[in-house]
Amino acid sequence: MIDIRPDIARALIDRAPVVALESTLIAHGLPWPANLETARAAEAAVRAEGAVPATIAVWEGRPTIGLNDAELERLAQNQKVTKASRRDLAAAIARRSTAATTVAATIFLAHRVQIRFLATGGIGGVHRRAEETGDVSADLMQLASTRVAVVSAGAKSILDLPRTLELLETLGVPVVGYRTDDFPAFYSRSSGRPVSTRVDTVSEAAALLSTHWRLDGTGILIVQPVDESVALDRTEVDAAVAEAERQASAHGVRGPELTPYLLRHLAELTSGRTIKANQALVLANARLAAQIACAMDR
Ligand code: PSU
Ligand code: MN
Repeated sequence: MIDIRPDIARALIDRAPVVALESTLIAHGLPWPANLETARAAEAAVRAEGAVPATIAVWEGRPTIGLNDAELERLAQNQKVTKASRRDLAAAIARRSTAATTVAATIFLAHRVQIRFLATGGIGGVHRRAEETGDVSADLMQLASTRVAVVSAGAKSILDLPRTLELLETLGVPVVGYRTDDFPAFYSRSSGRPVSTRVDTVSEAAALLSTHWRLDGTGILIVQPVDESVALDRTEVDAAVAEAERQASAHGVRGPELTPYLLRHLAELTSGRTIKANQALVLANARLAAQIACAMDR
């Protein structure tokens, strides 16, 4: 049922390092044309480190491992692409639709074809006011059951980060700081909460991953903070998130639309600085995921 494009099939047969990239951040996380630039640059960053990039989405009903450049462009342009989390995959396939996949859906598909690494911006998590809305990203549950390493800049600042970390602990997902003791907050460098462990080199990260998997561990989250030159101040982000949340709740925005809505409004509230940060951190994460994938290979 899964379409693996030739260069990736080849790499998988050769056991070469492959890094999966998710597509929701292209279709729903960033505006045109920053989204297409970021998608292309993330692939280039993976290649530059000597690994093979595989952007994953459901293309006209086919889960596809490794979109080509024309497909990337259509995904970035098309406002009508749906957002598919794990539960939405069957519907997208049965209806032959084109859907961008979230971290949850992407790691599920990546794992099916034995890709063990994924780079993204920030994973989904426990939303603020989750006690009222019950909104907890499926990314967390999927990490708990999928043997894959996800490299991110923490979880998105729009979330309740302390509760997200608590749930990751409950689910047995290590949160590994790459050269940091603090769990990063996506647009800003620290959430003020600690990671569960820290590594300072790529080979240390690789050793930790193999040990986790030898212990029958499943998902593992490797986090690194956004580069200082584009990072936003945490209090500024918090104020902007509070404002964006107010607008979302006034307009009754809920469920899968909430994350894209908040990201859009944060971009407006910060005159586009969140977009610059988002782009930079996605590239840095793609690079790090590729480096770790190559180190595991050796
Ligand atoms: N990282 C980004 N931008 C994004 C996302 C992650 O830099 O748009 C997406 C991911 O695909 C993640 C999803 O899985 O947001 C979480 O959505 P939700 O909260 O609805 O589960
Ligand atoms: Mn949700």
